[in-house]
Amino acid sequence: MKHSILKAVPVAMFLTVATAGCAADSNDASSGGNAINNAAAPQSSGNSNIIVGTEKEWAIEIDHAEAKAGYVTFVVSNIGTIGHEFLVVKTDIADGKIELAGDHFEEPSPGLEVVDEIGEYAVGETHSLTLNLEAGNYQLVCNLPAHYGAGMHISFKVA
Ligand SMILES: [Cu+2]
Repeated sequence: MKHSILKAVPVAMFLTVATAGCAADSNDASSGGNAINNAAAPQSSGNSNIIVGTEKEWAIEIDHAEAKAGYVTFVVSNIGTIGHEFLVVKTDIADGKIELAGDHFEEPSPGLEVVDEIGEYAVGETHSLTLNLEAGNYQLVCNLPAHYGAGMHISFKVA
């Protein structure tokens, strides 16, 4: 739950050029008045290193779950009704099985590395995070209190 202000910047400019994919519900009326969400739905080839996702209670969805080793850009929108964060966690632990210490997992924890994160951001916002990722197994998660346990995790693979 550390903050990564420099990397977690709004991405209105970015979205205008990214050929990024679109979760089916990213234009949900509940996503608020953020200008980004009023843009035309971006398109994805499905195999790029631009991963487009959404966060809400209590799920993280992404348009594709694999990327090639190297620079990977995550573009995530909060389409829920409360704040969420977005952590890129390198781990071989099965999706959803990270051991919790109370209502969240410790950072760091044995068997995982939090590569980086977008700190908690508001409903209706879209943020991006570009990381140089090595091959391996990852989970994309929200580790705010009780959010991981409630289902905010999804597996991701870099080959
Ligand atoms: Cu969350």
